[in-house]
Amino acid sequence: MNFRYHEHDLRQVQDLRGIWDFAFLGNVEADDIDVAAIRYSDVMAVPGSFDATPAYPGKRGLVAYRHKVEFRDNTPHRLSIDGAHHWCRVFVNGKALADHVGGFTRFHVDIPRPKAGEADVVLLIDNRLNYDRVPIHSEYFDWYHFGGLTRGAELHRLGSLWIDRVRVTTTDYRKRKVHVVIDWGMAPRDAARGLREEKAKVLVSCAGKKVSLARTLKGSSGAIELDMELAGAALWSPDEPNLHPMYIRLGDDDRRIRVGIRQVALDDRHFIINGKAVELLGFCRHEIHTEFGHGLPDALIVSDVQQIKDMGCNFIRGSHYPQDERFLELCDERGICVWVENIAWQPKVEHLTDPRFMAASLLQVDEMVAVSFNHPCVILWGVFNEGFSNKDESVEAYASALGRLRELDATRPVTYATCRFFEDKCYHLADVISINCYPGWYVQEIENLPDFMDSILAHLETQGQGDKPVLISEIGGAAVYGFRDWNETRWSEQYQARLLDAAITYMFKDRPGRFAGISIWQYSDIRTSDKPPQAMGRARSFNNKGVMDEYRRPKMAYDTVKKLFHELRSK
Ligand code: ADA
Repeated sequence: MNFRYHEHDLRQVQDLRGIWDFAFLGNVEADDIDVAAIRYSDVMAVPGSFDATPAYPGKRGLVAYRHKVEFRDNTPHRLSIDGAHHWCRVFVNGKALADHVGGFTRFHVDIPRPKAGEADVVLLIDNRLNYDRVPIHSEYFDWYHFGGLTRGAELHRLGSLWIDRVRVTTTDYRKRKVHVVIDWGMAPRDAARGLREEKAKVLVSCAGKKVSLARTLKGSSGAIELDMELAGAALWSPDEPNLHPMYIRLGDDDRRIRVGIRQVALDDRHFIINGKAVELLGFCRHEIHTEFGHGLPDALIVSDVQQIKDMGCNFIRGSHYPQDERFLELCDERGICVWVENIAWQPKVEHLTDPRFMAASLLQVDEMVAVSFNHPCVILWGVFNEGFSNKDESVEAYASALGRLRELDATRPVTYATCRFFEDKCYHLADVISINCYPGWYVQEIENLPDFMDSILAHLETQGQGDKPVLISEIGGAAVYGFRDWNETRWSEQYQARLLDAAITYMFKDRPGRFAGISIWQYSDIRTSDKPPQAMGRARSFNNKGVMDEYRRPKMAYDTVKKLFHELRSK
């Protein structure tokens, strides 16, 4: 990842972003492809989505990306791929090494004994929506599934002993105590001599404090754990997002991360960050742009963050998949709290009870936690947007995915967004109740919004859920950019502005302290499926509920929300 700081001083890393050789292979299967015979007649930018480019708009099929890399020696190397949509097979020098299912998350392919020198990396990537191959991406979802190598890629020389992953959690913010877990990996010396044993020096330094120890490491992987007290270090909060570089060294390998000292807790109404209640004000954000698909350039990520700040937001729900780590980095720095969720859109009972769907979903949960774990901005995990959580048969899937999140990270609350709030059967599994509702748009009129939302709150009480914080995880209505209308009808900019004004006013002025937060649907317009029935409610084949259009041009609602959020934040 191209972090905002040097991730490694010692480890050699080749950044593979840039322009790759490219071939559109079309309606063929990866198993039938002779990789050596592929003719690369084109080039493609990485990060990027090939099917958002003028040459391949909306095209689906198998494609090949090729790039030269350099293996520095024959010690283990690791290819790290930040997002390949939606299925990927990785080849090094013509040899297939691994397949991966699902976009939006980083995955690794290890090359234990490469031949030193130049090599070809080829990625066969398939963006066709085939449930059997990739059960977690489907045509009926309400966004366009762009394909390609959308976030970046790197080749790491691991050497013989390496840091696999570092996990840092705040265990006591008052005392500035953090717990550090260093997962390590080690190459076997040679098979004949069995388990390798190695004495290694460990060094961790952060905020002027240093821990050094020696450990005997045995086998091929393990974890080293330690605690540090970073006395005097400034805390992280949305208003003062202080970060502290932490440098970790293990043998000849190293890693740098940034630590934000903060603990997230809940009371019966709010998120509490380091003992202080924080009202969450923001949007649901898709990582989509008409010109770039899911492969957003740095410039766009930066300008998105500028607009999020400009509107006075302190919260983003990453809908409906893990957000790019470049975005999380900036949210850490700018004090924007983030809800991170796995890819899903209204999964049905037939999906939630299908072991293939669940395996792909849980793999994604694991990968999203791995990427997001150290980001202080991430304050909430979510799963299965608008799944059929109103069915008895779905409860097990929710229990398993939320349980997996708790296993992987006991320090953050978990939730899921429900649109089946009057019949939901999974509330008991969540720490935070998250409601997607559309009064004034799909149901009733703007005037009825308070009554409608009060009835949801009353229902939660009857379900024994009255003591949990409630987030309105989606609310809003569509406006076609530029459509201003005397009648202020639905689809006009005026109507959208009035609807959001009513929602925010009701939630935070008329019912002060009752809601934990809001993530308005949605940040910007997005391309979506052009297939009926979805397309029939989606003018231009876009979901037009953004307060900006797909080029991030503000609609009237932008200023409405901005004014209200700034007022609320300055209370
Ligand atoms: C749902 C869903 C969103 C979007 C929205 C809408 O709540 O979670 O992805 O489809 O509805 O615009 O209707």
